[in-house]
Amino acid sequence: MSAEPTALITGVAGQDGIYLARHLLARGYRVIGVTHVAVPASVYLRGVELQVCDIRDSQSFEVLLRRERPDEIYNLAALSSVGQSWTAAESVAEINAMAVLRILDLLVRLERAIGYSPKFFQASTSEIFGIAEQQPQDEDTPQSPRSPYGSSKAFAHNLTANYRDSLGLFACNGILFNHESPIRPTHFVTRKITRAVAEISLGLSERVVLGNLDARRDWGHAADYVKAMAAILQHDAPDDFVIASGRSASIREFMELAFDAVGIAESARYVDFDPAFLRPAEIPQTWGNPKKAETKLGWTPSSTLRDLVTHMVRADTVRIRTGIEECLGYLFAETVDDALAFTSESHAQSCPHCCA
Ligand code: F7E
Repeated sequence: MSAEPTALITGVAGQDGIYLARHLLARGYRVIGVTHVAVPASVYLRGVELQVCDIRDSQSFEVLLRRERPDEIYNLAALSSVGQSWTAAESVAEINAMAVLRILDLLVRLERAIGYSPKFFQASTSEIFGIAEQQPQDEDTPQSPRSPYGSSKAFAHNLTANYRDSLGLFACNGILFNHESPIRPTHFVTRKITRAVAEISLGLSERVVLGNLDARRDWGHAADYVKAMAAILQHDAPDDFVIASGRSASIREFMELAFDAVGIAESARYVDFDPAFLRPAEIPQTWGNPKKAETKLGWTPSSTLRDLVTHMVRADTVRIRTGIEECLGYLFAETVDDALAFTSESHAQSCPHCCA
């Protein structure tokens, strides 16, 4: 029997699952990664023990927990697009809300039946706040979600806190503000922009078509945010924490930084507006206050917004130049300096990751 801690991550094939798995593997964890369907082999999931299980199926999830007995469970599985949640509201409620209820119930049952009580992390979100009067938002900001996604996450958030406070589970919410990376899917605005900017700079595209450029988001780097997730479960008492950068910027500012990263000054010339990308109910601004995480967890984000944008644009440029979509080298960078040293030239010549 090995003494290494075991973590189970649901939604492991998503952006956060990949970053968290790599973080925990580097810290000596055994990592079990759960996906709802079998996923193709991926360099990003090297070292992860993959299991197929739909978290809506609590019987299968129970079999998995009884067999593997993870010390920590990170629930990252979700339908995560706010925009798309309007056309898939029932699935969103089933996966993001009801499945969490079933997992929490299962944890109570297992604790009572066999004394097994893993720590539980729930990926909560700034979307639970909706249009908040309080700026910036913290752990006590009233919830007022504005989408099926936000509503489902608010349900899961409150239930996680209730099962902790009333039934004694070590269950925690990380209230995650927007966090991005080079492996963010392109239906999110940040990666849509960085991919398009890379294509425009290489002469492969002429324009990027976007919706509301005035919305403001508190953006951080996913590599930083998964470290906060792990730190939350290492804290001596279960609790909820806002994980945010502490600054808010508009989509337009993000876009200008992205064009700036490839030396294009007049970004407006390359941008078209399409109302199809507007939301039925927009949240004009999110802005988080990470003071509690800083004070109690010692967590601070390492990337500035410019670092993040530059990293994403560079990775997309390298992808297009090399034709290699998936490479560990795109993820980061343990440090910002590493991220910024990552260039298309070094990748094309001698990538220590995918070319090894
Ligand atoms: O939109 C505006 C759009 O889809 C950001 C998820 O991880 O973070 C994410 O949710 C903003 C919105 O992310 C386009 O109207 C303009 O104001 O990148 P997004 P999100 O909705 O903020 C939270 C914290 C989560 O929890 C979610 O899971 O950008 N916007 N033009 C656009 N958005 C998209 N997608 N596409 C556009 O063309």
